[in-house]
Amino acid sequence: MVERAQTNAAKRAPARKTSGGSKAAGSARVLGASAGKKSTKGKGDKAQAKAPDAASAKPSDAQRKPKEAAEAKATKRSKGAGEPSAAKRKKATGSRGKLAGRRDELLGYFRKMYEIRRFEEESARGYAQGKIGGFLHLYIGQEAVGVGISAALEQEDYLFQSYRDHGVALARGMSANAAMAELYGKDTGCSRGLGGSMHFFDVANNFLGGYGIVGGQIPLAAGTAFKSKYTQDGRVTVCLFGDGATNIAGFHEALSLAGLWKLPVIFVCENNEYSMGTPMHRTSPVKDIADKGPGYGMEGVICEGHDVLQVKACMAEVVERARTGGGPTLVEMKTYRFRGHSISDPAKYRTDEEVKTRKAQDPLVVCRKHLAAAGVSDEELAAIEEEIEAVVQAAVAFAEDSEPAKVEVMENAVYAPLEA
Ligand SMILES: Cc1ncc(C[n+]2csc(CCOP(=O)(O)OP(=O)(O)O)c2C)c(N)n1
Ligand SMILES: [Mg+2]
Repeated sequence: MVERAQTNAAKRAPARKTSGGSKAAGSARVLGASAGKKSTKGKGDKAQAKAPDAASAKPSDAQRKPKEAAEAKATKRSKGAGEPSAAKRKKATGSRGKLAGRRDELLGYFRKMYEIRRFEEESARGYAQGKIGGFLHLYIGQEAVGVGISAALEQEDYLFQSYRDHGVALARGMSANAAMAELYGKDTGCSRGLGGSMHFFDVANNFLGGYGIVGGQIPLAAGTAFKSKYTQDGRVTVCLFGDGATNIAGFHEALSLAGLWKLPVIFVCENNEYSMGTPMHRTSPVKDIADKGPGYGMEGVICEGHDVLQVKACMAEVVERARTGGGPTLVEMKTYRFRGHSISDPAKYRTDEEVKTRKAQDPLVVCRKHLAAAGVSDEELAAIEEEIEAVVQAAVAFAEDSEPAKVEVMENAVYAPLEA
């Protein structure tokens, strides 16, 4: 029996070339901007673009013309449903010449990303001052992912995140006050000071956590998506997690059911290249996390996570597909965290050179370039920065002045009331 199973597996192996495994990386296609035109062809097109190198996260030169290269950062594996037309992608992503028409949109993204950046820096300061306890995982460097995703969602859609949750919660609409107060363990925090950094929650904005167990949120996201399909409420669930979380059993169980039942869920892996201090090549048998999608009957998409426009365009497409019954997608956002895994990690396992290279693609820097192309001046941005500074400082003051978390609230949240 065993021998026969192996034989069959061996026979099937060549056919799998474009649907999984490290060799399959060559079948990814470009999503976004004009580069998409060149590599996005029909299903099974042998001329599909090559997947970006996991380290450089750049499509190969063969994929696009030099002029297109600057904008062509999102790549997509195509083994699933519904590739969009090139025209649609162009409209979704825009191009340098047309960014003027997206001025306000870009300003909104910059505003939010800058707020997240400054919020995180102030969190680090509060932690160093001993005002924030427990763990603290910063989102610095990954801001474009959270902001681009939120921009592609409707208010009623559900969003789950790992413990690296402050930035995503802010992007979803949580106030800086409620977020900072939670870090300070205050009753005015989003989880009434009982959850802390890793357990943000915001029902009003359909931000459903904040999870400390790696990958713990992934099966839950399949659950809300199942509910949406069952009740036909039209909502889409987006679930974020790290590259390390894709080695957790719950990831595979959730994707398997979501693929089987065509649930309206987008699984988004924020591939920041490390699980704590371990680089991805030491934990994953495949170079691109997106390659794990086709095995569960869903398309795997690769997107450049440092460019908010690319993130928005990529997500808009897959969210639309999920909302209209086309089923789930696994999206891999190529990103990078500029700080250590958590506040106590000096990140000695990577070189200064590596960090410097990635910082050249800082989401804020990339967004500033788009803004310049859209005709926004440095003075305008400085005024926004000043405004945001006031918001963040007010949040710190709010957190400091708030009442500590209450024991009664904790007891009521943990224990059922005793019968008299
Ligand atoms: C089930 C489980 N195993 C191990 C841990 C310890 N742990 C916390 S974060 C982490 C790394 C996860 O890396 P990744 O999923 O890539 O997310 P990132 O921190 O890079 O955002 C580990 C192993 C945990 N919290 N839960
Ligand atoms: Mg990681």
